[in-house]
Amino acid sequence: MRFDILTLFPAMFSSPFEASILGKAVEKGLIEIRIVNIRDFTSDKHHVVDDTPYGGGQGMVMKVEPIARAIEWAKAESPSAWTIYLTPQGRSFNQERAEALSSKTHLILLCGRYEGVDERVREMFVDEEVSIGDYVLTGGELAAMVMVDTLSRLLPGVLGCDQSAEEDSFSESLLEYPQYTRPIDFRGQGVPEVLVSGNHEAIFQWRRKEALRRTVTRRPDLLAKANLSETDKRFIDEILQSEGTRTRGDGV
Ligand code: 4HQ
Repeated sequence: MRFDILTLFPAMFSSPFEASILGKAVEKGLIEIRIVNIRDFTSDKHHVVDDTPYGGGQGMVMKVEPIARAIEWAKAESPSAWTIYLTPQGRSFNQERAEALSSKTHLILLCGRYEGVDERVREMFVDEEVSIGDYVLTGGELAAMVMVDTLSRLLPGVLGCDQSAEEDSFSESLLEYPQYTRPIDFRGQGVPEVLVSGNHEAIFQWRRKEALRRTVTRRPDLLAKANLSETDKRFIDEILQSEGTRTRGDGV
C-alpha cells in the first residue's frame, strides 16, 4: 500500500515511520510512504502557501494552487488514488473504516494547518474527509500518522504471526482482558491464580469474562456490535446486578 502525505511540516514524519513495526514494513516493501512538501508546489518567488480569508476573520487559509499541484503530482502514476483530507469535520475514523480503507492501494493524505484549506480543495480534489476524534489538533499531521499506523498493521505481513490483528479488541468489539508477565509477585501484588494453573479451558473462560467485564464497565456502547453467547449474556447480567458496578466501574 502506498501513502502520499501532503504536508507543510515534512520533518514531523521522520521518526514515526522509521522505528519499530512501521519501519520494518517500509524496509520489507509492504508499505511505501512518500512525504510531499506542499511548499515545493508553489510557483511564486516567496513560496507562499497560505493567505488571509476572504470576508475577513482570524488566521490564515491554505491556498488552493499548491495543494492542487501536489495532489495532481501524487496522482500522476495512479489516477485512482483515494484522496483524504484530515479534519474534525470528517467521517469518524474507527477500526471498521480502517478495515475498509486497507483494501485501497494508494491513499493521498492531505494535512491542513492554520484554519484549514480553501473550500475548493475539498470540492475539487478530496474524495473523503476523515476525523480521528472529537478534539482539535494543531494540524492534520498527527491524524495522518494515526491512519498510516492503523492501516499498516492490517496489511498482510506487517505484524508477526504472534501479533495477529484478527484477535484485537475492536475486531471482536470487546475490550482486551488484563495481561500479566513475570515476576509472579510485584511489591506484594500477585497474578490471578487461574493464569498459572495450566488449565487452558479455565484460562479461556476467565479471559472472556474479564473482557466482558471491562467492556460492560468502560465501554458498554461497544456491546451492541459484539457477538455474544448465552453464557456471555448471563455473565453480563451478573456484572450489572453486582453491587458497585454502577458507582465504581472497575476502578478506572
Ligand atoms: N485538525 N482529525 C485542524 C484536527 C483533526 C482531527 C486537522 C486540526 C485539520 C486544520 N484532523 N486542521 N481531529 O483536529 O483529523
